[in-house]
Amino acid sequence: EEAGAVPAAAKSSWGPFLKSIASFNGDLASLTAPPFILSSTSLTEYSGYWAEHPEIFVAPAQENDPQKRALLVLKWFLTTLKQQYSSRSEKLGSEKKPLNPFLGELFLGKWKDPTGEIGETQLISEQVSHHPPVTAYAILNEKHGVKLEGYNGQKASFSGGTISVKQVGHAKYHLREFDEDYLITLPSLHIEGIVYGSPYVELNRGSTIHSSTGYIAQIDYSGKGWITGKKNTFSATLKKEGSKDILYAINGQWSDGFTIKEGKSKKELETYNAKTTEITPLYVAPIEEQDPLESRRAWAKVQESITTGDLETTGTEKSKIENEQRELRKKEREEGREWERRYFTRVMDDPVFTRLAESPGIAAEEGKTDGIWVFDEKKFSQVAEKARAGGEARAEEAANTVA
Ligand code: CLR
Repeated sequence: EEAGAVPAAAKSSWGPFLKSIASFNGDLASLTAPPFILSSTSLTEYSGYWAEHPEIFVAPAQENDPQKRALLVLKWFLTTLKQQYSSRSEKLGSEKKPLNPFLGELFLGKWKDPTGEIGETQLISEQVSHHPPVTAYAILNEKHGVKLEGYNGQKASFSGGTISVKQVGHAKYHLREFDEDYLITLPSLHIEGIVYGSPYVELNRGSTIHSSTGYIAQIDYSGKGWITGKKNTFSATLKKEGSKDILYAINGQWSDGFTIKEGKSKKELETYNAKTTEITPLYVAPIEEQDPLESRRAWAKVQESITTGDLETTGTEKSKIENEQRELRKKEREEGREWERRYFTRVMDDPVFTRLAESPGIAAEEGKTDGIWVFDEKKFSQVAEKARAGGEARAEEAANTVA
């Protein structure tokens, strides 16, 4: 039997599920998946996939040559794909349906660095919209002055026997030292293996990275393609804007590994093994230390009941959260206000995005939608300030008690 295929006991629920997705309305949250395909992880956690190799994430900051820097940014992007798109299948046996985050849900953590060379890398992920679902994130490394920020929503459709997902949003990678920006577009994807009950993600068409220094990376995804016949296949090039010359060419499988070659000489520069390169686990505070809006604290009961297979509790605990949310929205409507996002703000014009999105080959779709979510440094330092003040007050209180 294929790994991750429908467990015998669950086979009876898969048929009706297949029938239900045939009449799928495009809202992934409304898709009622059979229990064994439910994940206990919330979608807010997926933002962490961008930096599970902190050393590769900060590497561009240490490169003085702008062309090599652009290559390192492309390399970093490619090394995130395995975590982003195949880690559930590898760990859990198949792709799963994540928990649908509530508005204001937070997922916070850091990648610690015992060596001191990488420095601490911080993750801030917040659900900034529930209808339609949108997750915004920022990943910060102070030591190297690297900042990634972005947001992500999904538009799904059912066609040709599969679920196709278009990602709405983009990511921006910023290097403080060089005052350099990279605009990263997100690939669309589809779910394979649905009929066999072992769904997994395959990427479609292409995505791009445009830099403020004029470098353009184009990544083409071909899946079980005509090139190698292997799944997760891609080929990428890095060029200077306006030039046809390929500076670097990268080929391989994002879940397996790839080779970086110099464009002209075809000289091999590096091979990357996605299977043996270890990830750095994210540190997340223990639940009792978390804010009530933090994902693992808010969903704790649901997550536990999913893990133990207790469907009834899963249902009641999920409803509790949903009802609470409905009440909050009702109250906000009555008081004529909107939920205050803790770390992000919606803007109509983001200068970095606007400038880079004008480059040829970018589908600047966001411009036509309801604005862009940006990381709000002001809010961020206010939250940090409050936490500091709170900590000091607690310390003072403790000191007084002792005295
Ligand atoms: C979320 C943002 C991440 C990249 C990413 C990877 C996998 C995607 C996920 C995003 C969104 C939700 C998703 C998932 C794969 C399957 C899942 C589309 C884009 C859907 C909701 C599950 C459908 C149920 C099937 C398993 C039957 O950076």
